[in-house]
Amino acid sequence: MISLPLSPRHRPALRILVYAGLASLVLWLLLHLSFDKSTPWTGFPDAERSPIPSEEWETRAERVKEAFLHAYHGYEKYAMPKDELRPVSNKGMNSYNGWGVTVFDSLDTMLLMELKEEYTRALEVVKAANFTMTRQNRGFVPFFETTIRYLGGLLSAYALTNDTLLLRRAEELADALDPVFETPHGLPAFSVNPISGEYDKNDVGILAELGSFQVEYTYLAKASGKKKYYDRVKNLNDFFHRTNLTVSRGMLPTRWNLQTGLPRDPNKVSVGAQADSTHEYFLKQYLLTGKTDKRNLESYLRTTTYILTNLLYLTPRRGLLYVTDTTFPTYDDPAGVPSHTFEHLSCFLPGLLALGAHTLPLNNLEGVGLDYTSLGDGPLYNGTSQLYKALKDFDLKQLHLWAAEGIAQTCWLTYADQPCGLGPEEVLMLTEPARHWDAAAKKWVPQSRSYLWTDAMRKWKKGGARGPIPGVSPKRPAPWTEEDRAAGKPNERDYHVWKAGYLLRPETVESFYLLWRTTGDVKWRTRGWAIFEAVERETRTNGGYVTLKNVATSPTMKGDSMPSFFLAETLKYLYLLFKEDDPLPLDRWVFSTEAHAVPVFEWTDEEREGEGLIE
Ligand code: DMJ
Repeated sequence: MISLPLSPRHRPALRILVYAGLASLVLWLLLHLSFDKSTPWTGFPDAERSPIPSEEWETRAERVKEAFLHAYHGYEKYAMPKDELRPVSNKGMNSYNGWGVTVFDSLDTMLLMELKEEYTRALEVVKAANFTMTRQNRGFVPFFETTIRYLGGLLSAYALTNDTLLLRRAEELADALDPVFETPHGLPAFSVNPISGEYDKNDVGILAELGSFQVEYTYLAKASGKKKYYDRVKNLNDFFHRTNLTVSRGMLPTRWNLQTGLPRDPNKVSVGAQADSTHEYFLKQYLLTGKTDKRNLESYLRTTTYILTNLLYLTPRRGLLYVTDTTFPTYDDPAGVPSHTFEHLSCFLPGLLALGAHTLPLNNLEGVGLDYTSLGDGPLYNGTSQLYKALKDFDLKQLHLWAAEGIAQTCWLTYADQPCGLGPEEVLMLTEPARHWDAAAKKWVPQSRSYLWTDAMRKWKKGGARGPIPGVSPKRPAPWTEEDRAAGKPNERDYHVWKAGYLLRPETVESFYLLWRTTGDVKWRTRGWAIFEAVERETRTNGGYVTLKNVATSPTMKGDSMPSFFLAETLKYLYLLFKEDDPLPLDRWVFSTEAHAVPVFEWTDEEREGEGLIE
C-alpha cells in the first residue's frame, strides 16, 4: 500500500478535501440523474385510458355539429347580417366591416358539416355584401382580419364547391384591399378605404399583419390564374429574404417600420400575439405549393431553430415546457430578456411543429437540396450558425415532435388546472429557477464520455429504458380553486394566471387536432372532448356561446361576445378531431390561420414566377 508522506498536521485538511470531493460527486450524480424534476405520472384519467368505440366518436362529432347549429342559429336570429352575436344581450354588433363576418368565416365549416339549409341562406349574405363600403372606422377596412376571415372563408368554400360566385367575390374583395400594398416597401398597411384608395399611414407594422396573406393570395392566384395576386406574395418573400436578421438570429422580429422597412425593435421576437401567423405561414406556404417554395421552408427552419434553442423553458417544479417571447435586450442579454409569459395564442405552435415533423424530411434535408447547418451562413444571418450546430446531435424530427408534445401538454394543463376546465388567455410562469429547455435537452443527449456514464447509470436505474426528454413526461393537473387560495393552500401549478379570460379561442384544440392526425395518440382526442364538455357547461347561453371573464371560478362572469373564429376554427377543429373519417387529409389540404382549408397544388418555379398566369 502506498502511504502519502503527510504530516499529522496535514491529515485533517486531506480528510476535508476527500469529503468535499465525495460530496461534489454525489451532488453531480443527483443533478445529472434527475433532469425532469416533476413527479412522473404514468396514468391518465379514465377518459384517456379506456378505449372509446368508433360510434362514440361519431356521436361526439355530432354533438359538435349541434353546438355549431346552436351558435349559428343564435347568430342568424339575433345578429345577422351584422358581424357577430352578443350572446348575453342577444343583439348583433359590427366588429369587422359590417358585411356579416360570422357568415363568411363559417362557410366551410357548414360545408364540412353538410348543413345545406344554413349554407344556402349564407350565400344570400355573401352575394349582398358591398366590399367597397363600410360604415365603420371612417370607411377603413382592416387588411389582416378581412383577409383571414372574409377572403379565407370565401376561398375555402370555393375550393370545396367550385362555385365561381365565391371566387368572383374573393377577387372583388382582394381588389378592394389592394391599395394597402402601396407602402414604400410593398408591405401591407393596417387598413384601407376601398372607395378613396387611401391607406392607413401609421408607420408601425405588426409582423402577424404583414405576412399572413401568403396562403390566401397564393391560392387566389392559382384559382383565378391571375399573377397580380401572387406578385404581392413574391414581394413579401423577397423583402423577408433581403432583411438582415443577425440581431434576432434568424427569426423575424415582431414590430416593423413600414417607411424604412426595418424592424423597430430588432430584439423583440414572439410566436404569440402580433407575430404568430406569419411564422405559421412559412410552413403552410411550403406545403400549399406542393413543397416547391423552398425559401419558405428555409424561413420555417430558421424560425423553429431559434424557437427551440432560445424561446423554450421549463418551469422549476412541474417541469412544464412552454414557449415565451423576448422583451428589450440588456447589456448582459443582448438577445432580449424572456418575459416568461405563455399565451393561449402560442398554443398553435405545438400543432405547427407536429405538422412540420410529419410532413418534412427533417433528418434528411439534403434530400430536398438543403444544408441545415448552412442556414446561418451569409451576412444576413451572420453569427447564427452555432444555433444549427447546437441541434446537430439531435434527431431533429424527434426533437420537433417532443417540443410539440411538451408544449401541447402545457396548453392542456392550463385548461385542466382551472376550476371551470377552460384555459386562460395568458399565464406567467414561475422562474426560480427558469430552465432553458435547450440546455436541459443538451444534457439529455449523450455527448461526452462522462455523460455516457450517467446515461448508462440511468439505463441501469430504469431497467434499460431511457427517461423522456425534459418537459415531455406525462403530468397530472394541479387544480387550485378560490377556496384553496382562501385556505392558504399553496399554488402548485408553477404559474400565475396573468390574463384570466377565456375567449373561445381555437389554438389548443387546433394543436390537439394536428397531434391526433399526425401521431394517432388518442389522448389528444380525449383531452379535446374534455374541453368541449367544459365549453358546453360553462359558455353556452340561450343565444349562443359566450367568452368568460375569469377561469378561476365556475360559474364565472360572462363576456357578451361570440367571436366568428369560434365557428370558423374552434368548432371546426373539434368536429374534425372527433370525426372518424378524414375529410381533409393533411397531405392534400392546408388550413389557413383562420382554419380555412385550401387544397395543395404543384407549382413549378416557372409557374411561380408568373408563367401561365394572366398579367
Ligand atoms: C384567429 O383569428 C386566428 O387564428 C389568428 O391567426 C389568431 N387569433 C385568432 C383566434 O384566436
